[in-house]
Amino acid sequence: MNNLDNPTIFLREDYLAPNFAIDQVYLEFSLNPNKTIVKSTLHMRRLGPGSLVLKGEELELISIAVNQEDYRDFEVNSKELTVHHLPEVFDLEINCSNQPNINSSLMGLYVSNDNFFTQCEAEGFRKITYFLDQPDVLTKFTVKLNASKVDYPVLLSNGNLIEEGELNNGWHFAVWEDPFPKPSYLFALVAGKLEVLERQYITNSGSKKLLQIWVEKKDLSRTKHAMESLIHSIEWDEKRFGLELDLERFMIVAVGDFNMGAMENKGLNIFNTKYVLADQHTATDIDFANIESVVGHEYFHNWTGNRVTCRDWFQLSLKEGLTVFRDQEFSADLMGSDSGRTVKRIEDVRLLRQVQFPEDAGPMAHPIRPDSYQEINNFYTVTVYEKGAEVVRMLHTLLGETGFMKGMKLYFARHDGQAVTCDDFLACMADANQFDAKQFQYWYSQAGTPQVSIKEQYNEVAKTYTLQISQTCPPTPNQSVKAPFHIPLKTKLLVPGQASDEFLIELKETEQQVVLKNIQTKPILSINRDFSAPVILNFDQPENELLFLFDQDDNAFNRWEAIQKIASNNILNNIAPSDPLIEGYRKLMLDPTLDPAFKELCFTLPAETYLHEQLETVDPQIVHHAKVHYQNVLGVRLINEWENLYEANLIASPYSPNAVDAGKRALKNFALKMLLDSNLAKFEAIAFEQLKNCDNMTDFLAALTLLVHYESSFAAEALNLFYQRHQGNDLALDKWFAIQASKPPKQSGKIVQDIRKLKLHSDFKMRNPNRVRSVIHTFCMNNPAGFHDASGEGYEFWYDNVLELDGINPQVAARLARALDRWKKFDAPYQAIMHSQLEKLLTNPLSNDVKEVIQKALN
Ligand code: 0A1
Ligand code: ZN
Repeated sequence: MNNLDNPTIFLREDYLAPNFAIDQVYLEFSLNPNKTIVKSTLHMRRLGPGSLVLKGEELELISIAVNQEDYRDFEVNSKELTVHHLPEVFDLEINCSNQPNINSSLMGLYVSNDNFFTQCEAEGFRKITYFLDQPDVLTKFTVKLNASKVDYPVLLSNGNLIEEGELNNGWHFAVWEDPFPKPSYLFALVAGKLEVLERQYITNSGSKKLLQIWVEKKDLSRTKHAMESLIHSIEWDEKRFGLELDLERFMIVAVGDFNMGAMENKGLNIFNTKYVLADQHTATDIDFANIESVVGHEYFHNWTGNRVTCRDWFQLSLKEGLTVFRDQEFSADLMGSDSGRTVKRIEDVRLLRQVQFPEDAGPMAHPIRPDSYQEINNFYTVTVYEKGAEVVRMLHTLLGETGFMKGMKLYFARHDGQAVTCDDFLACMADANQFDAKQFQYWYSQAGTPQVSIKEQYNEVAKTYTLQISQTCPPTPNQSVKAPFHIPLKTKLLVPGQASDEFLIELKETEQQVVLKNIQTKPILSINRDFSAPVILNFDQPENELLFLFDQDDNAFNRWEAIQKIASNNILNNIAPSDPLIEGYRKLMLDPTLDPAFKELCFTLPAETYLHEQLETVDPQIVHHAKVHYQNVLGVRLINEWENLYEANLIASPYSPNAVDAGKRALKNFALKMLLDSNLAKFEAIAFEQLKNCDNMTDFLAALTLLVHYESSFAAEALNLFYQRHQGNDLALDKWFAIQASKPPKQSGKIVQDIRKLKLHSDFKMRNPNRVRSVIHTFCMNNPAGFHDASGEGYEFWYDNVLELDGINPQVAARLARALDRWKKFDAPYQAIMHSQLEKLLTNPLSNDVKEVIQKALN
């Protein structure tokens, strides 16, 4: 590894179709943690001239045969196996081995808690055996697993179990056959000591399916919610998209060491335990909701991702943007009410603005369909996923539900069983609806968040209302000039006491005028309702109009938007909340018709990362203290109401994670936070009582977080109580660590030393991504005031940990590396230290993953 080497850059325009097809593969594994032997027999067909270049990394090649004859006409290096002079049709047999025990990257075949797991997306299969490891090579897989029966009683792979039996020396085997051709990234195997929760499911068309969730024995009692989520997912996809489960058996397996959330391997989804295991004592309401949405996401991939897959990795958003859109709709539908739908929309938009907008404005900005990459693992981004989903959502808005579904129907009719591009998807949407997508395609090719500016003019004499709307998009890496986007803006003109209809403005020009006639009085503009387009809106709407929207808009999303806008303006300009604003909040608190979850979102102030985006350069300490101060004023001025709200939202019935109860708990715990914020000495005992007496993790964790973050005298005892109760439960301990890592500095000043101490705790494990994220990523990415300490010690901690992690798990290290990628956004003193840490990092040998992030940041 030498950082002066020119890195290989992969370009979308360089796509080449493969010169060989693999019609069938037979894989046989002899599973041994120290050395696993993989024998692979490929039935191959020539499609074009040239040698066969198979990818393979960290493998030891044992032998090659062509048509059962030993073959020597090949070359092998650390990345590729090149086989020369092959015939038109042939069987290629490759024997190789790998070492699961020392695989800490968690890509390919690895061991976690003595069981075997695989992760192949995007390029992990090449760590298992030599293969055409690219998504446009679809192959039918038959897999035989051989392993010790006592150590690995359960043997799973994709598809259907067709044979199992005993072998010599206490070994046994299982043969799995997947009837659907698939790319190698969807391959999976699992072997180990696991137990199962099973259900039967009968589809709409009457076929019987077996649903299984495999976990370690100690976790079996915590799988019910995941199973219910799976059943809801299957039902929803049948009902809303008309898509049925195509396999006889659908399995989910949970693993404690996993780089991401979960993986949609055909018929054998592998999940991070975080998104499977839940009960009321160990998981929060948010965990329950996340499990439902991730189970849905992976299940929905079966059609959008697996049946129709990506031609190449530049097309990642083809499956991810569409599948996130589907899981968002699933969760929204399951909320069961219009206001629940709005709550879900607000949560999704908050994530987009807090994480994707900064990405789109930084050195890693890329279109949802990138044009180039150094390391594909770095492109599993909020842009590809969440902005990708927004782009699909805009199509849905422009075409309507019926038109959108026509497009989906055509997509499966044309492309089932194929590996295709984003253009193919857009063409289906266009062709099914006679929609001209020429301009819309810029959403796929251009990076950056468009800025839409609005000027309004009301002519009292002519009774016309004129909107002057313009759009720009800032330059992003390799894209200095942008073509105008096709932007759908849901709009309504509100006039007190009058009814009016919502309409859609399709902004296509750089400058566009919309003239509305017969408008009797100056209306109040409600635009980009439901956040119909992922843009930054520049519109100076006076506070009294925003307060009117907050109070009266029939689009609940825009009610929330109005109050957020007021709060942002005030915090950024250090303005105390006005009396009318306080009255607005009070009215919201007392309104019995409003959903508690919605109220809680209205009170929650904009995230610091989102506030940063609105400044030219940032002093993170100033922003932090401005927000803290503003929140405190809201606490103090409404103290009686917070007390009442806390009491009014106590729940007497037994715990259920349903959306209504979860909303009540969220509001109650927000009220508790405001109480502690305004008078710790008076209210900390209430929090401690809640913690001791509650029957669920949501209330426990909320109280504990407050006691720790506000430095209550009960904090140490409360932390200890949690630890004693949950010792040995990794997911719960992750929360225990994260609370401490996210503690903002208060009287205690710097907290970097505390975080360094956390790393010395006997339960800290640098090889477990969840634990690492709960301490290191949480501190560096979720604790702005603690991390951006003026001393620069936070940045030093970052440096040490990126380097240490990179030697273990480059993917996890590269995520952390991104904590400094917006260094140019900060005020000079911060900038200088960040810059020197970035430069220092680059003097070390680094993985491709981390190198790409650092080099782009410094560019
Ligand atoms: N396709 C998965 C995400 C995923 C990507 C890469 C992984 O490897 C470390 C794992 C999972 C999804 O969208 O859920
Ligand atoms: Zn996905």
